[in-house]
Amino acid sequence: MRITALAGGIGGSRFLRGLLRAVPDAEVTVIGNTADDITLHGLHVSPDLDTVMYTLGDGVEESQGWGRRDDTNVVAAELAAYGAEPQWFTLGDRDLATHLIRTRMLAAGYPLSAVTEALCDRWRPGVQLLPMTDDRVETHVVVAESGSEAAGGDTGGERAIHFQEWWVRLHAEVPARRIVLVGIEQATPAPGVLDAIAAADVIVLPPSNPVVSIGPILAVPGVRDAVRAAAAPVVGVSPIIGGAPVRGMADAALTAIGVPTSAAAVAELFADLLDGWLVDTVDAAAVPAVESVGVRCRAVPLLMTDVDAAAAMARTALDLAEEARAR
Ligand code: FO1
Repeated sequence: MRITALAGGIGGSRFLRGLLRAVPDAEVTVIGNTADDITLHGLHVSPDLDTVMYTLGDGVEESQGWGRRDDTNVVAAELAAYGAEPQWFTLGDRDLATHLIRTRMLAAGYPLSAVTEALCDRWRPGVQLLPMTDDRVETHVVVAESGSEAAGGDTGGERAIHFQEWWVRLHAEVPARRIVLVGIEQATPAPGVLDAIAAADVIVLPPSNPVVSIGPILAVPGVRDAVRAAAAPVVGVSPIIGGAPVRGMADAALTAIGVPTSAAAVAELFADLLDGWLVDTVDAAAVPAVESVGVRCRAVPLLMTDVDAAAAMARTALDLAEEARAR
């Protein structure tokens, strides 16, 4: 069975780990979000690709869900001693090697897809990991110019900051007025992306952030159309449980695009693509609303407390895909 997943971040990576446990013989391709990539200290950092690679390659720091297990921050402390900015984003010592290799290969002219393949040669994640595009796309968040709202009204002043600054430095506590994908119109899907969508037996949307992880992948010109046109059933897993994200800032990101933070509203966001949608048991009352937009829906436990729980979710998602196919 060929499974293609559109994923990014911690939720997506943990779901994929469960998927590989559930169907070890499946040929899985992961199309990863690259719009939260950032250049720091001259290095190209790809947090979503690395989170998938480390999680599936058994190298992730489980306690935080990203970065290298048992990493140290000697270099980060030295950079801080020089006053080097930014200090709100920490690159661990072991993790730095990944960014050094990536940056060096990109500078030598290799596309990000080739670099990712080379990095995965070491980590053997058990999936084919493809960046959504080889082109540079960055998620920027438009926020009010500091003080303009506090100064007795909206003066209209605003500025765009990198998604990582909004999330890591500002903890998504500053309201996002808009989310902009800089460079998306010029981006083209990376080699293999459209083929993996067209050739899939099942397409999966894991419980990744719908706005800043799955959103950018679908926004690469041609990708959403390819998913819509694919013969394979498309099934997704809600990242929202009981009106809140399990982790991360999906609620703040959904608010920025005017979508309520609910399992049903996220399904509606993808309703043109989805054949099936899993919601948590606490959201069982949302099932009729999801089915009313033409998407089969089932309520099952969605908390990925361990790999077995994630595998059970993945199995249910694949069952739902089978039901949709048989229809
Ligand atoms: N998240 C943080 O909250 N603080 C950090 O200093 C940080 C460093 C970091 C380094 C490499 C990496 O791959 C991820 C890192 N993250 C950090 C996580 C990252 O910001 C987010 O998990 C994702 O980008 C959101 O999907």
